[in-house]
Amino acid sequence: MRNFTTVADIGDLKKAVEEAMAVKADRFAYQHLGRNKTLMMIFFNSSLRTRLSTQKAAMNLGMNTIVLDVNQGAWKLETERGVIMDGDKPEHLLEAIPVMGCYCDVIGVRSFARFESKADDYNELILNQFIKYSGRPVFSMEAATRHPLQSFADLITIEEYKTKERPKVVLTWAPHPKALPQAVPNSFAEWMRAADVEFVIANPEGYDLAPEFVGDTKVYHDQDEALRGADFVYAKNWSAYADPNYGKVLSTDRSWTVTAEKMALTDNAYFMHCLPVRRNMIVSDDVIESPRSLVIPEAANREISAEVVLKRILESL
Ligand code: AN0
Ligand code: CP
Repeated sequence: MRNFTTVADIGDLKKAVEEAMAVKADRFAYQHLGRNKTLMMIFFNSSLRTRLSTQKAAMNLGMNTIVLDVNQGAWKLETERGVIMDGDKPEHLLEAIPVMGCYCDVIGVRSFARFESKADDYNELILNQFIKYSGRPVFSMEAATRHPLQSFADLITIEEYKTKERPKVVLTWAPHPKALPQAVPNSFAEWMRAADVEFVIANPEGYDLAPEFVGDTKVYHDQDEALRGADFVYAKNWSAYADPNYGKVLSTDRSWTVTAEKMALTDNAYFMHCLPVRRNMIVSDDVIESPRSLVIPEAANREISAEVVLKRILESL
């Protein structure tokens, strides 16, 4: 595997989960792969889990890591070609990317949707420039439209906790005060559709995700109806996708908050969220603190998903 940006890059999901379990059972078994190899992690946006878990995964594999927060100490980067650079940005991404590539063997990039242009976001303008110009394998640490390391960790977690052959997994929108990207729900949908689960989505009117991510998944605009019989409830906020409201907050309706009453509609479901989460907006304190909450095991599996991805990239060098 050279680049990792979507579910398609990982191939057979059953094999990927088996490999994840093997890595989890002996996470230092592949140290030879990363010897004298350097991972560079580039952050255009904040992170707690991705930064720490990916760095830990690289260390497990014997790699060296360099982390750059583009917005803290680096030159401000122009991203658009053809502009006369007489403003506040002293460097262009088109020089910065190949320079970064000189100092490492593998590059991870976090670059969220900017909501300035839907076309730029959905064409993954920044991530694709890294793939094109860095000369290195590139993996997504959450780009404009997907967060595959998160979805892979979510799948591993579901496989670990499921008690039915084909569990019902509900992705539900929940309220949040600020506009958030669609990357996490898009990606989760993409992975769940490729996995062997019964997958449905619940969101208010106006919040349907992009058709290429929804596919033929059943979408409910009534959250209670979607939650009935659920084995896993995956909550996430996202901003509107459809024009003319792309990137906008249309509702902060707290009747969509995942509470104990909502969880009572399910088949004693587990609660999942990628974190960071705003309590009592997305989920009530009692649900996230309950024994059915998987938010910490999910975060722990980020180390595993990152290690499988890095291992496969290193094997292909
Ligand atoms: C980001 C998002 O919703 O995409 C990152 C989640 C992993 N969340 C926030 O910005 C709060
Ligand atoms: N879930 C996740 O990616 O968290 P961070 O934004 O803290 O990396």
